[in-house]
Amino acid sequence: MHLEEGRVIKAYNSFFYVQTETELVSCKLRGKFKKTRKSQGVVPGDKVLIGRLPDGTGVVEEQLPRESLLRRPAVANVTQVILTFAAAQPDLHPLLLNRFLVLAEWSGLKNILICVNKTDLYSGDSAAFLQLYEQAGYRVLRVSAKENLGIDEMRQALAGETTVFAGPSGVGKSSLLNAIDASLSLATGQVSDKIKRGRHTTRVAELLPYEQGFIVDTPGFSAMELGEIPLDELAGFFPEFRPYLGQCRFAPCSHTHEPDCGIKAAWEAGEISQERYEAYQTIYKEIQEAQQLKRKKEYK
Ligand SMILES: Nc1nc2c(ncn2[C@@H]2O[C@H](COP(=O)(O)OP(=O)(O)OP(=O)(O)O)[C@@H](O)[C@H]2O)c(=O)[nH]1
Ligand SMILES: [Mg+2]
Ligand SMILES: [Zn+2]
Repeated sequence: MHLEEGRVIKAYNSFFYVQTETELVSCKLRGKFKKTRKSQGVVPGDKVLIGRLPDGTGVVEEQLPRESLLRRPAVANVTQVILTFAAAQPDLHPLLLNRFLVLAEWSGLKNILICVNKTDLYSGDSAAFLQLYEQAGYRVLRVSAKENLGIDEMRQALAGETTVFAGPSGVGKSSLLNAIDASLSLATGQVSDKIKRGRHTTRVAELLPYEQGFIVDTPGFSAMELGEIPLDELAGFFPEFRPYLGQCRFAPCSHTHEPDCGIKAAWEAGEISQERYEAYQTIYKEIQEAQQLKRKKEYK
């Protein structure tokens, strides 16, 4: 059978929409690609080979090798992620930002950026807080989709890349994409007044063509599974910790309680911020607990 190459643009109700060179084909999957505990299955961004049925729909026959995989939200062949938060409504939650950063670092993406949207709402000074992340080596974009602030700078960061916008519901990911390209007309939803949370307006991840690349709108999420992250690699997912790895007396060192720890010394010397040092300790414990729980379950 003749196979055509294409890219999965979105997956919805067990249909996979595959963009080939010439058209968008709605496809079903061969059973061998179904999602299992071991494999993510076929996800948006995957490059695939499809065969055609007489009615014009397709069947995904082969999954081509991935260059990268962002695990949450699951999108393949991504070159960068913009972790999107709001200055207010919903409030910026630093631990959540740190968890997102770890998850993105673990995925090994080339570029990880932080975006703070809704700067029109926040009259206080979030500069000091965001500076911590700039000192850690991240680029921070301060924008407002509503007032069209910082959108040009954002556009420049997108050309030629496959960029995922990830972050909690209601922070304005879809609104930002609309500000970047008005022709997208993505649905947006009000943040609830009572609980100050988004309403999960975007339901599935979707690749949208943009300037020789793609921008990817994704559903908001705030809970994530960090239990798969190897504990001994965690410190390396904090870029500003990297110069001090290997300076600890003990190997391996968890950098939580051991004496003569290079990371602790860097924190005491003010080279690593209090907030990031604490975030490391907290996330370390979270992963440890998740892994202990998993082991207990497996013993039963
Ligand atoms: N004040 C203000 N409101 C904004 C801004 N950007 C988005 N909003 C509002 O925030 C709400 C949520 O926006 P969405 O774009 O739907 O948020 P989302 O991140 O896509 O949410 P999910 O799809 O649920 O993950 C909407 O009511 C937007 O109008 C902004 O820059 N300033
Ligand atoms: Mg959305
Ligand atoms: Zn150490």
